[in-house]
Amino acid sequence: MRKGYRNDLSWADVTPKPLWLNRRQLIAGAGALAIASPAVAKIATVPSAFSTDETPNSIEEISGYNSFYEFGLDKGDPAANAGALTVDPWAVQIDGLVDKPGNYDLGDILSGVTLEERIYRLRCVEAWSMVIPWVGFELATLLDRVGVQPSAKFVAFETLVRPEEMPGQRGRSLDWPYREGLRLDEAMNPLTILATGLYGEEMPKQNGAPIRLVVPWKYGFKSIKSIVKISLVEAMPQTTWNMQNAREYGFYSNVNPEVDHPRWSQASERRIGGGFFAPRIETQMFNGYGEQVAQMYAGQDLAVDF
Ligand SMILES: Nc1nc2c(c(=O)[nH]1)N[C@H]1C(S)=C(S)[C@@H](COP(=O)(O)O)O[C@H]1N2
Ligand SMILES: [Mo]
Repeated sequence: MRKGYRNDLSWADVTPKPLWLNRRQLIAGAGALAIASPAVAKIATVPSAFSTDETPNSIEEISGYNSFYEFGLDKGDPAANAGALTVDPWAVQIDGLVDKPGNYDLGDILSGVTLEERIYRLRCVEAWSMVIPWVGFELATLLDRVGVQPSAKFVAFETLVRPEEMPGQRGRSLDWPYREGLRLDEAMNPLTILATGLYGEEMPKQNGAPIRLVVPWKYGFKSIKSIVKISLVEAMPQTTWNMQNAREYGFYSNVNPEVDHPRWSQASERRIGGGFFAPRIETQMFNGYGEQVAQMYAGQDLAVDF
């Protein structure tokens, strides 16, 4: 087994037992809600070989300190404002260079996928980080189901636009919708997941309910929330932070301690919850996922393709 990874660990192993039992009961109890809420219907928390054995952040930290500009700029705004978001019904339009384009109901997308737990590090470009026990499935599973055509080279994603429920969208803090993109090989990498929950439960709205991307070797802003559109395209798509400031935020945005942000160092990071006096931790190349992803960038100069 590779160093740093265990395939027998789920968050139950790193959570005090009474809390685990409590959550187990919550999951069992959630069975009755399965029809109304497909996103949690099949959370089996199958542990993954890709999970880190680092201690996850608490649910309070993960759902209380967020970046979700649609709900405001401050880290507490999403928790305060996202409750108003309607996440059921929810559909995701899948279009472009695919064999089976359509406006798919979330329930249809989730039928037939096995949700699993992935405990991943999340490294924000602002140099803070967390460890989050996501529940989700590989994006490749969905892309294979809709049939990616040979001419497709990139995948473009868009977040919901609904200013009535998203107060941040009533202003122009960003050019809405929030947009992100991946190269096709990045999208098909087994580390790339669509997440529908965390800590074995339904996704908190502030974390991107009902379905969001998680790309753990890239800066957090690539992991777009509350997705309503996935397009397979030939040309590199426009992405929100690159459109906002191309000099500071590249398309690739792989976590890289050797390429500083123009306004701050990326060599180290602050782990949320560590306390004021906790030492900063060294940021790892590709956020520690190089073994799974480095080969995709062979021959690329990552200081140029930053
Ligand atoms: N639609 C949308 N997705 C988004 C963002 C956003 O503002 N809007 N913020 C990004 C940033 S900067 C980070 S660090 C992560 C944070 O995810 P979390 O709040 O679940 O930790 O979400 C990303 N996805
Ligand atoms: Mo971020």
